[in-house]
Formats: sequence, C-alpha cells, structure tokens
Amino acid sequence: MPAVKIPHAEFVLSCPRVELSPKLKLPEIAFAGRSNVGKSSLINSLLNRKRLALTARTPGKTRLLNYFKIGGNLCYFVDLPGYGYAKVSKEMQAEWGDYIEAYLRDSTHLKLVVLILDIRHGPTELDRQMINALSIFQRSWIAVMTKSDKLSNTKIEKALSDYRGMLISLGAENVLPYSSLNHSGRDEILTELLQHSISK
Ligand SMILES: Nc1nc2c(ncn2[C@@H]2O[C@H](COP(=O)(O)OP(=O)(O)O)[C@@H](O)[C@H]2O)c(=O)[nH]1
Ligand SMILES: [Mg+2]
Repeated sequence: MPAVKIPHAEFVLSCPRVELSPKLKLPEIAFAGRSNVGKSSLINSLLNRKRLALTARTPGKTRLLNYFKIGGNLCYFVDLPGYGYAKVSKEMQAEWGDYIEAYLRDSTHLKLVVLILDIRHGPTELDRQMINALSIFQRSWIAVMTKSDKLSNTKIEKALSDYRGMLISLGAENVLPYSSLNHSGRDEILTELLQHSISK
C-alpha cells in the first residue's frame, strides 16, 4: 500500500462544551480513552507532530474538548477529556464523564469516535462505560489498540484475536493495532479516518 500523505494540522481552540466549539463547522473525528492510555501521543504520531496535542497530564487541561483542524478544512480531530485520572476526586471524574457524554449527545458533526485502548490490557470497566455511551448515542466507532511496540508480533496477533471479536460484537466497526513510538499502523488508521471525514 502506498504511504498515505500526512495531512496538515493546526490547533484551533479548547472549549468545555459543544456550544462553544469553532464557528466553522466541519466533520469531526473524536479521540477518547482513559487518561494515560496514549491518546495525545496517538494524535501527535498520526499527524507526525511532536507537541500538537499536549502530552502533559495537567488535570485542568484534560477537562476540555481540544479541536484541531486537519487537512485545511477537511475535518476536525477532537481530543476528548481522558477519563479515569486516578488523582482527581470522584466528583471531578463524574464531571468529566458528563462532558464526554454531553459531547457524544450534542455534536451534530461527529462522524467517528476513535476509542483508544492499551493492547496489553484491552477494555477496562470505564472503557465499557464509554462503549455503552457510544451505543446509547448511536455513534460510529473504531478501537485503536495502542502501545503495540510493547509486545512481540506473536503477542500482538494474540491480543487482536482475543479482543477483536468482543469489540466488534460491542459495536466497533474496526479494531486496529498501533504504536505511537514507531508509527506502525499509521497508514491504515489515517486511511480509515480520512474516509469517515468525507462520508455523509
Ligand atoms: N511505548 C509506548 N509508549 C507510549 C505510546 N503511546 C503513549 N505512550 C506513553 O504513555 C504515556 C501517556 O501518553 P499520553 O499520550 O500523554 O496519554 P494520554 O493521557 O492518553 O493523552 C506517555 O509516557 C507516553 O510516552 C506507545 O505507542 N508506545
Ligand atoms: Mg492527553
């Protein structure tokens, strides 16, 4: 497969709610996952940028929806708040869940959610709640199983065969392995995302 051209990307804004999202409406592809799973690293790696999405784990920052404009005016990548950050209170965690849920409910331009999982662990309890919310709001989603560089090829295949069927039965349209360390899987994921951004 020929290498996919990496689209241009620029940060647009951070906002707490869909009503405050950028005025220019474009298709949206949202990235969700538990805190520290590698969500910001994935966005940076896909776009071949070192610090576009901040990898710093400042709890105050992660509460916001971060919008990045991709490929000129092709679409937005939306970095959703990471859930399950252990060092914040239950109340704050619940509040972040509300932000994510409100986004899934209210975003009229959302085309696809990329749920990021750790290929070594598969879905946690909070990921299952996220999957449940995706199903309630009837959102299309794929799972990206990241940190594949931490496993041998044999173990990657085993993890995929362990989780793929389960995730598809829960509604995932696709399950793809990734490594933000060596960008392996980038062409496949970019192809899939760009297809969704131009779909009706
Ligand atoms: N080895 C490896 N480490 C990763 C990968 N993705 C993220 N990390 C590391 O995991 C930690 C959390 O990553 P970050 O992108 O900030 O996670 P976020 O909280 O989900 O945005 C950082 O120390 C990253 O360097 C990956 O694909 N491979
Ligand atoms: Mg992050």
